[in-house]
Amino acid sequence: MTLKIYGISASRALRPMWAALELGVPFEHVAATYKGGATRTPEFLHLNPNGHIPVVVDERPEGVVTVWESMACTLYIARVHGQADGQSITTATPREEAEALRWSFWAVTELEKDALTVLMHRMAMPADQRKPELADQAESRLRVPLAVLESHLQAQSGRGEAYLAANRFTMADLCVASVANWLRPAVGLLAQYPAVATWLHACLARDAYKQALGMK
Ligand SMILES: N[C@@H](CCC(=O)N[C@@H](CS)C(=O)NCC(=O)O)C(=O)O
Repeated sequence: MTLKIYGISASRALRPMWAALELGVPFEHVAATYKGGATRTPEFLHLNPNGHIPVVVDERPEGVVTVWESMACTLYIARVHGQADGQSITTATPREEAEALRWSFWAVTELEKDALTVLMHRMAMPADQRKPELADQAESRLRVPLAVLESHLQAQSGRGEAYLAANRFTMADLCVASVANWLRPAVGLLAQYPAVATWLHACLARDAYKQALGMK
């Protein structure tokens, strides 16, 4: 096996794991946790000097390729290990490629920070450590990017396409849904963006997503 993905599914490592499973690409899962300083050992810092998961290591005939940054890991797997055949998550046209690039950058710059605040302070942290006011403020800011996403999905629907880049689930959807899934506890907020809610539900119902979550 030549492809290794380091990281646990309850982290941003879910993203490249989900991509590899969508594509049916075999990979070795190295369940490296981010807890207890595990990503700050000399061995791990040699893989990713930032001290974060995920990391993808691809042993190729021409040499070893190491990728960090979860969106880069995900796009790398889809591009290098997928087929641009118009059937898979790999983008197959310049327009699809542009959508995947802009939406994946958008997800980490416009959505991720506030979505993580919502996840942590509505669900993930122990109840006595949550600060609901931080989640409220994050939800308020999230109205701006969610309106952008809603509008794009409605326009896509108008041209007969159910997903962000095409009328099929692509890496654009995977990258955005893997951040938007942190908004699951914000039920009231999502209900105000019906196209987003329907699209997110469809993305998170995919077998490969559930399989990635189950890998731990
Ligand atoms: N921008 C990075 C963030 C990676 C990141 O912060 N990963 C977390 C887990 S989701 C981590 O490794 N935290 C451990 C640490 O920073 O020590 C990416 O998208 O890959």
